[in-house]
Amino acid sequence: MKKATWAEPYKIKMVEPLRNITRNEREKLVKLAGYNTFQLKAEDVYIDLLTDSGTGAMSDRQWAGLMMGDESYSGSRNFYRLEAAVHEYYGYKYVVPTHQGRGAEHLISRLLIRPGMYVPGNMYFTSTRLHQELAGGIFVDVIVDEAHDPDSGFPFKGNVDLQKLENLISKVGAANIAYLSLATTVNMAGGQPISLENLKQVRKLTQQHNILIIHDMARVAENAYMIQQLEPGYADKSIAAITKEICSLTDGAVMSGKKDALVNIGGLLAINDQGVYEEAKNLVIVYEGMHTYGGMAGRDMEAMAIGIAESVDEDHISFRVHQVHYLGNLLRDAGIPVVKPIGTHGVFINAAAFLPHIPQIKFPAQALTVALYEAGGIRSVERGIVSAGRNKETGDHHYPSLELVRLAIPRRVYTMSHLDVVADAVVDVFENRYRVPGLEMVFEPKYMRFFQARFEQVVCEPQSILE
Ligand code: PLI
Repeated sequence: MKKATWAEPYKIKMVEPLRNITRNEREKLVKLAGYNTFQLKAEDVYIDLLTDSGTGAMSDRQWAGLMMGDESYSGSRNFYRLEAAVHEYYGYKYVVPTHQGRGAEHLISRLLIRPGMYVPGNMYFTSTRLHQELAGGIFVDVIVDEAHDPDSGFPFKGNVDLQKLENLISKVGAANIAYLSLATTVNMAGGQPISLENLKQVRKLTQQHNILIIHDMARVAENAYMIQQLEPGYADKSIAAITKEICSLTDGAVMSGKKDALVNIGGLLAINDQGVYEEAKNLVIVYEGMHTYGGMAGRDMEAMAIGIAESVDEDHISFRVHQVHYLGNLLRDAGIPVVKPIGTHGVFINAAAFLPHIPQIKFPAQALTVALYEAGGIRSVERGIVSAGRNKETGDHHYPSLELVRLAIPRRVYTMSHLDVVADAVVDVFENRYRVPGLEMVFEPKYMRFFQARFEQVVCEPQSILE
């Protein structure tokens, strides 16, 4: 498709200046940050592709909504607006707001998992698996094999492998499965969608065994868009209708409002079972706040209700995904090894192929995030061995098959020119890739280490040969 047919479906009303410092300054700053892009100051970053979470630009309507905040302690008008948006766009019966997605993950894990229970899922997500493990659960990956292959062009890499799920059910028994944790789209696989055909089969199988499906719906509208584009029979269905159909095949959801729903903070737990709802409604008071605000200000609930409606707008979502694919295609055409197909919320670079001289234990993806920052002031995130953490039983690292760097695109924030600059920086690093050193971890926090770990650089062959 020609670029001219899909320009931004909005115009810019306010701007935020960017600052670009010198490479020399960046080299010093990233060293001070322990070679961890999470530890950089945002003002020292030129183009920030660390995450698409909470980094989007709100619309004029959302900003107007902030002024309609009802900050009553209990029963805020904005809670009922948020609840109504969930009913209208997602169809779940009961809603409990939380401060962000992991607040909802915490609640559902405590409510549904008993120690020793299994939690199958279409690949892990960092905070999701951690909450499942903290509740005593054992996560089991049941995603299709294609998801673990960065070069497979399979369009629905988020699909559940029914055979893997069936094997788990017969091995441990359905009664020992807390629920199926099902993400739309799958972040750690590269932002990959699940098909409705697969979801319907998964629904059938789980219903036969009375297993609940808890939907991680942070990016459900992006998944719906890919179904509309690629799945036979859905080309004429609206994003809103497909989104609601996905939700109707699940029993409840955890949602970070910071992605699809276009807010800077917020989340929710949604559930159809009244008994689970009553418990969640009580538990939320302990960890988040009253069940009519759950850690959110009234104004934030209003902005999220509006953002949910905007997230299923056809022009919005089509541009969103086209923009991500624009960057992905630039990189692919320049010969950069990127995960195929290009995802919906970011472009994922295959760091193992990009930096073949750095073994996984020397953190190639982390090393690449450092090199991209040094070269162009581009902030990205490691999605490989550092993010995967350690095996709870053995204490050894998890060694994920995917060693990736994610260039996540915030919603409605950057223009295509910014993405051209990003592509140039990536190509620059690629041309000098053998000079990129590996890393050693010198400080490792206990939980979600990727946020706060510190590293030192170590020479990896053939860098030493070049010098
Ligand atoms: O960051 P939270 O707590 O609002 O949401 C947690 C969360 C849950 N599920 C999925 C699929 C996520 O992507 C997610 C958060 N993602 C972040 C922060 C990211 O950078 O991708």
